[in-house]
Amino acid sequence: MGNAVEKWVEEQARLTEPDKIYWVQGTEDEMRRLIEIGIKEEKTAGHQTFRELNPSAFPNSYLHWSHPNDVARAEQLTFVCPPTKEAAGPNNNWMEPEKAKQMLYELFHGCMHGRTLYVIPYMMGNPASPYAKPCIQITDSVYVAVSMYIMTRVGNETLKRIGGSEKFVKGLHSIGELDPNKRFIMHFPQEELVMSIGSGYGGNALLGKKCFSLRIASAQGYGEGWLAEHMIIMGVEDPDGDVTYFAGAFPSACGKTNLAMIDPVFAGYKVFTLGDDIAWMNVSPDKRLCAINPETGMFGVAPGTSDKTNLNMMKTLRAGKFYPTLFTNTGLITTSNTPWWEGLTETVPENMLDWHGNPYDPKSGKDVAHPNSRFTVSVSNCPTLSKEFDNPNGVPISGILFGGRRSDTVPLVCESFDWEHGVFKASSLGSETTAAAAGQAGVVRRDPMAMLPFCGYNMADYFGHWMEVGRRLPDPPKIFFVNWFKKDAAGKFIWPGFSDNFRVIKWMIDRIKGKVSAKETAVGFMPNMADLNVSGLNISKEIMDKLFELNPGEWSKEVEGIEQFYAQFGTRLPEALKRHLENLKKSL
Ligand code: OXD
Ligand code: MN
Repeated sequence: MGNAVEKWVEEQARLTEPDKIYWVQGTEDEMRRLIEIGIKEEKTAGHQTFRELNPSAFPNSYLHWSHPNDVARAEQLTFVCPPTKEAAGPNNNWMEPEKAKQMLYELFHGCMHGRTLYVIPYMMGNPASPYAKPCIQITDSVYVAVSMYIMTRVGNETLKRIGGSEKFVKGLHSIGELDPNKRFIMHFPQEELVMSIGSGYGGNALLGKKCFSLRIASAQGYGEGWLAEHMIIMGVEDPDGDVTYFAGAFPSACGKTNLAMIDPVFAGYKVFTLGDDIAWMNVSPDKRLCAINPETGMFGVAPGTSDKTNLNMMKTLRAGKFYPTLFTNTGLITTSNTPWWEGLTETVPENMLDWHGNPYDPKSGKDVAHPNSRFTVSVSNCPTLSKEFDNPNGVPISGILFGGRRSDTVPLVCESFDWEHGVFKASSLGSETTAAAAGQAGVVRRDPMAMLPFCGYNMADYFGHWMEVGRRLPDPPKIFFVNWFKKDAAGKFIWPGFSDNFRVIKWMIDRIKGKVSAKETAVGFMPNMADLNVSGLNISKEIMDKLFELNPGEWSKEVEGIEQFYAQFGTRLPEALKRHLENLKKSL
């Protein structure tokens, strides 16, 4: 009988009955071999594991076309299964854990016939960090194996770290039959176990990402006193030479990746990227909130990314150094053998295949790339990567941003009165849905801390935990709320967004450094217009007013929405949040 890892792998192999078992080492040669296997895999229904792209334009890059029914996170098929429904809370699908496992055992039984079972030992976080966690993922997909290699620290270091211990995070994944009726992503926080079948899509299948680093890790953090968040991490150096670190939460497909590597429009400022999706934040021994990004790659939304909107990302994608870069469900320009997606260039090129692999007819009005088409790329290719990226202790956060996609109601920027008020505002954050999750896009849903699909326990307890963490910080970060997405009556965005968002970041730095005062309003502090530098922008006084308008009709609807959302938590909702809601109602 071997150690706990070997034993667990043997059990899973007995269940899934693969033809072969392969232990991934994480070497460059091995990745080449796995990519070769993916290139040779049979193409079915437009599905293609890997196709090499033009190396002179996109070196070491591969196109992946998924099964057309497998293109986004499947929230209705995602379950969090602690022993009781109350522990999962009203925000999660729940099933009694033993019942869930019985169902899964039947689906997993024999699911790897004719396939190879890949065992992937990986670390979330730098192994030298006290905050890092060792994990093992099993998968029968080479696309997933190569993606894990880009997104996490894969290799034997993890096995050494686990040693004789039984403590490691377990993820069992199979693409199964890619049948949406037999697709489940199920989490067992008590056992630090994820079982996922029927999908190869990143958010459902790269179990180190949403499944472990958010859902399971948030539950671990609740028990251990830290926060696992859906956040970017970035540092901004100002002309004084000081670096201010921010963490920022936005729902999926609201521009986190662009913000994490924003071009700082003003001379004398520099932006350093640490993460674009996940932050683990601990209270350090000197009582600061310190953040690490447990990942090593970026799995970003392709449409809308271009030299104009995010030049740093385009440089990252063209770097193709040591790690491969993957493009998933983009179109392909056949004459140049390069990927294309909506927004990459102003003119739509000729001679394209769409993301189904069919010749693209420009008159069809259809998408070339799927709206949730993605790239998977190593942070090591990113020209703005912070030299603190690997710092085992993380970076001290001075400002936290929360944002959503709102056509109205929410002003461009606003600062909470204090930590608790910030938790109240973040707990009631709303955002219009996007293509990152299956379902209707464009409807407002409450998405507290941008964690609605990712919180691995009862959200009422999660809000209480946020307040508790704040009480342990003598000088907590300032909390800001932004909305880059306000629209006019004709449905046009009224704020230019992208790099001009840096103007708002600069105001935040000035607030953090105590350089500027602010106006107190019913919803928080807002900038004195003289302090928000909009020079060079062609933006009228009326538009500025609209960006900061607090419309009573819109806000009474907002309060109603918050009340409705809070109602589902019953008496479990922290009293402080009810008090803040009452205060908001009065002051409006
Ligand atoms: C993601 C998401 O892929 O949030 O990061 O959906
Ligand atoms: Mn995300």
